[in-house]
Amino acid sequence: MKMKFAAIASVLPLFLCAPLAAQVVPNGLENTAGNSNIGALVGNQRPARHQQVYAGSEVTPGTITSIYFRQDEIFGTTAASCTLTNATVILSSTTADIDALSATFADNLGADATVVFQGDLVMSSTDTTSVPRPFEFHIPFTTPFTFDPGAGVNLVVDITLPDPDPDIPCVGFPVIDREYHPTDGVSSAFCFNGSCSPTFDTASSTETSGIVTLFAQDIFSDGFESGDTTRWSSSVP
Ligand SMILES: [Ca+2]
Ligand SMILES: [Ca+2]
Repeated sequence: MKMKFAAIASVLPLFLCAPLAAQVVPNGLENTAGNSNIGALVGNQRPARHQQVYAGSEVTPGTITSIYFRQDEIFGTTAASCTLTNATVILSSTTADIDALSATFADNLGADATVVFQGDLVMSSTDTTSVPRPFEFHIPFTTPFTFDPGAGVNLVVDITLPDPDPDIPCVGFPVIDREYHPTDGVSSAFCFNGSCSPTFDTASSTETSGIVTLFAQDIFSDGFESGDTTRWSSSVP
């Protein structure tokens, strides 16, 4: 990736690049807390699998290098740190519509499904007072994912936590900020605790709620996306 940046910069010396841009989905919740929360996933209800779909229209095309969640502004009252062992995080494009995820997880993944992280995931948060809380729960990718949606294509983030809790007990009690809105750009499908099948292939619940998520992306501030010298995107912030 760095080599691509260097190559493009040498060809276009007048264009400055911003190797990191950030975008919050659902859009508009950058500085506003979501109206809901979820105590599972990072907390104490593993094993779990959680898929969330994000409207392609709300995710700027580009290369996503990590994602962040934040503590809930009401229930996230303790500094927290959890080690989620043997986690697998997949990103994929999907033709599934918002609020129409299949309960069969595999049906929601596209041909470009990519394992972006695999291993022990440490999720930590220290701020217990800001509203909304800062995006501190960090999922760094070992393999970036390039999202370049066409019409009707959305993005899925798929997190599988196969080990029961507490494999390593959490410090504190993390609660993640989430938004419940029937017409926004996110929804989710998940199983928690005893509701996951042994193969983690079927959701026990699908609902319109979704975790408020920050996507960190490699994007050029002039509109050129990482690794793409042909596209000019006027929507890049
Ligand atoms: Ca909230
Ligand atoms: Ca929704």
